Amino acid sequence: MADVVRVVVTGGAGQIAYSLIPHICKGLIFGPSTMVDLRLLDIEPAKDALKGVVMEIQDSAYDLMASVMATTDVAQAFKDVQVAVLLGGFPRKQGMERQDLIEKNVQIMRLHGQALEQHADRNCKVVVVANPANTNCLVAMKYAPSISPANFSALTRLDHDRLRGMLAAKVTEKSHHKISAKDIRNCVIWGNHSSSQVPDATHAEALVEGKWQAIAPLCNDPQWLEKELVPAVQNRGAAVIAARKLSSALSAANAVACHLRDWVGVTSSSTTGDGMFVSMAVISDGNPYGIPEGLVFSFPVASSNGKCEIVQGLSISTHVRELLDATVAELLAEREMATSIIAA
Ligand code: NAX
Repeated sequence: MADVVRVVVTGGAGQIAYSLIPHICKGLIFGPSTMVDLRLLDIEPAKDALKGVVMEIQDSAYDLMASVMATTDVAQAFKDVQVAVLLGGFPRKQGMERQDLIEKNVQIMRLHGQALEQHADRNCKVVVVANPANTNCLVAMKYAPSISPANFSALTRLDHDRLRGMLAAKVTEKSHHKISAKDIRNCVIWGNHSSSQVPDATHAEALVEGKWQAIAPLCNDPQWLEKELVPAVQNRGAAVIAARKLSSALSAANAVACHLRDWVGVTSSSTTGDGMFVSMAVISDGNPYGIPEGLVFSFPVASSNGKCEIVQGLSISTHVRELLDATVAELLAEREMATSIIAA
């Protein structure tokens, strides 16, 4: 990374941004010697809230803060940015159909994709968080044709880390080895960031007594592994909302930070490197694992130094393969809706 990295965060007055800003400004993503030129973009009704966030950033006196700008002007926000975190979107309201949600967000992603095309650095890395994240990413990518599709991703790291956390808790409960999520690696989230996602622990390992070991014997609970774990991860977001009356923000911000750190950052991670992988939604190029071309799909990826590659050749169980069909079908339907909205 350059000495100063230019970063735009859309939805800058929202709750994930509020938890993400310290990660950005304390060197946890781009390293302890990279200054940050931060732009926070939001819409008119959030203008005052945005001002308050800027006051708090100023009051935090971050060592790495080169400058901060709060704006509702898309062109200003995206000017020469090297990293774009797209949190800004239209929330799903009660009674809203998926089609309506996609329609509202297609408009926003079109605007931000066009802004990337017109104003961003050509090598800008983009992570889309706003829901429906995979399809939003596809739309933003479409409107920024001169930025490589390889520079676009959607966030499934939160789901990935939810799976790691649950596995660590189970190993601790069943094997009498006290471990935490950092001791779990090689989980996979396949597909859409929605309840059709496919959490897959087949290749996961736990670090126990200094050795990476297969997860299943350590969990020692085949029923839980086969029947309960998948819905628990799929529904974790809803469980947080039920408990907090607000959606995940602390953990979502941490996931964005880890996603970016492992992809474009300079700090090391315990989850990438030699033979290890994490989950990221990226463009399906070349029919990997039989997934249709051109979907933004969550895969196991190895990422570092600004590059990210789909890890090929993992075995897929019959059960996981059946679940993959549903998430592929949902993404194809979302893509069709987005395409017809764009064409209208
Ligand atoms: P908030 O509602 O707190 O913040 C969203 C912000 O976006 C608001 O300040 C709003 O004014 C702003 N906004 C709306 N339209 C905009 C536009 N056209 N340009 C710029 N800003 C705009 O939501 P928050 O909790 O921060 O969540 C942000 C997004 O992340 C939501 O879409 C949410 O559904 C999604 N999530 C995705 C996750 C993932 O893993 N991919 C997990 C967490 C989260 O649920």
